[in-house]
Amino acid sequence: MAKGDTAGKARGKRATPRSGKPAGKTPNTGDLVQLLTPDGDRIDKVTWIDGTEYRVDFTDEEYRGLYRDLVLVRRLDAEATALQRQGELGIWASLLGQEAAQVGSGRALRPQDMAFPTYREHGVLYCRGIDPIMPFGLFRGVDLGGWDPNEFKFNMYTIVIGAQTLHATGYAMGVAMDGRTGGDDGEAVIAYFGDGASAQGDVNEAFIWSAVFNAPIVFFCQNNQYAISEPLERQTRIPLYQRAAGFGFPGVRVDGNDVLATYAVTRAALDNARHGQGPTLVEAFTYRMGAHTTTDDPTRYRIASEVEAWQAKDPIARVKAFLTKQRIADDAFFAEVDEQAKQEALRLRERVLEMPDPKPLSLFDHVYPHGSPEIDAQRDFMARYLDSFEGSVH
Ligand SMILES: Cc1ncc(C[n+]2csc(CCOP(=O)(O)OP(=O)(O)O)c2C)c(N)n1
Ligand SMILES: [Mg+2]
Repeated sequence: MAKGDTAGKARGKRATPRSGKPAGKTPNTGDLVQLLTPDGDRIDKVTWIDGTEYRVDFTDEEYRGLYRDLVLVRRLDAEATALQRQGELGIWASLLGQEAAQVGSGRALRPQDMAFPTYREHGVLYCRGIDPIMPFGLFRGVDLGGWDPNEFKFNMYTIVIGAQTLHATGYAMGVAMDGRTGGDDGEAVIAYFGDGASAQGDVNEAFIWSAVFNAPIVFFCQNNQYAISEPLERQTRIPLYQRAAGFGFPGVRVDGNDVLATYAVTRAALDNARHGQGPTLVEAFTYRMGAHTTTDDPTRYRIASEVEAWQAKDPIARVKAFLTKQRIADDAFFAEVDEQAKQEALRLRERVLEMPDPKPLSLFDHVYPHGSPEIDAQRDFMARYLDSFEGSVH
C-alpha cells in the first residue's frame, strides 16, 4: 500500500558523520521527529538535528490505509489477550500502544527488505502480509512457528533478548557481500529490539560489526520505556539514539506513536542502507500501554498517572482526529473499519480454537536434520511413558 514519499536522502548533510564525530549541537531528551501531533495536526516537514529533512506525502487512500492497519492490529492484539485470559493461549506479548511504531516501520519496508523481529512484532508481521494466525501456534504451544522467513522476508520470533540483532547483522553482511546493495532495488535489513535489549552484549556487538562492515541494516529500537518492570533509567544515562554516535553511525529519535513520522524515518534509513550507506539506529519513542506479557502485572511497578499521560498520545486517536479534521474520512468509514476489525478478530478466535493439539512425540521431530541416537532414546522413553496410561493413543 502506502508509497508515501519520504525525504531524508540528505545523508551528506548529516552532522553526525560516519567517523562518529559528535554532532555540533547536543540534542535534549525532548528532541524527536514528529509529523502528526497528538491532537491530529500535521507538521509538513521536520529537520532532524543532523540536517536530514523528513516528510511524507500520502494520498487520502493511503492515509485511510494506515488507519485501517492500526485499528486492525490493535483489535487482533486485544483478541489475543482475551484468548490468553480464557486459557486458550499459554502467554501473549501485547503490542498495545506500539501500533504506530510497528505499522509505520512495517509499511516502510520494501518487498525485498528482510525483517528480524522480537516476540512483540505482530503489527510488522501483519504488514508483511503474513496470515495473523501464524504466531498463535507458538503462543498456544502447538507448533514452533509457522511461516517461511524467506517467503515473507520476516524471520521467526526471537525470545532471547537481542539475539536477533546479531542474526540480522550477519544476514546484512551477507547481503552486502553478495552485492545486493547499491541501488533502488537493493535489499535492506531491519532488526527490531527493545530498550532493555539495548543493554545486551549481543546488541552492542551487532552495532560494532554492522558499523565496521558498513552493513545495510536499520536497528529499530522500540523504546517502550520498560524492560518488564525495569524502567528506562536502568538501561541508559543518555537518550538511546545517541548511542549510535559512539559506534560511528547515525541515530535518530522518532515519535513512535506517530505512524507518519515513523514511516518517514524508517523509509529514509532503509533507503540509505540499500544504497550502501550503512547502518542507522532508529529509536522509536513509545510506551507499552499494557503488561509486558500476560504473566505480568504492571500496577506493581508503575503509577496510573503515567499511563494516563501516554493515553493522551494514543497512536490511533491522533490519526482519527487528523482524518476527521481534514475530511479524509467520515463516520461511515470509521464504522466500516471497526466492523472489519471485529469480523477479523472473530475469525481469528475461531481459528485459534480449532488449532489441533500436536502429537506428543512430535516434540522430538526436527531437532536434528538426520536424527540422533540421544533423541531416539528420549523418544522411545517418552513413548513407553505415554503407553503406561490406560487407553493412551499417541
Ligand atoms: C537473554 C535473555 N535474558 C532475559 C530474558 C527475559 N526477558 C524476557 S523479555 C525481557 C525484557 C525485554 O525488554 P525490552 O528489550 O525493553 O523489550 P520489550 O519486552 O519491552 O518489548 C527479559 C529480560 C530473555 N528472554 N532473554
Ligand atoms: Mg521495553
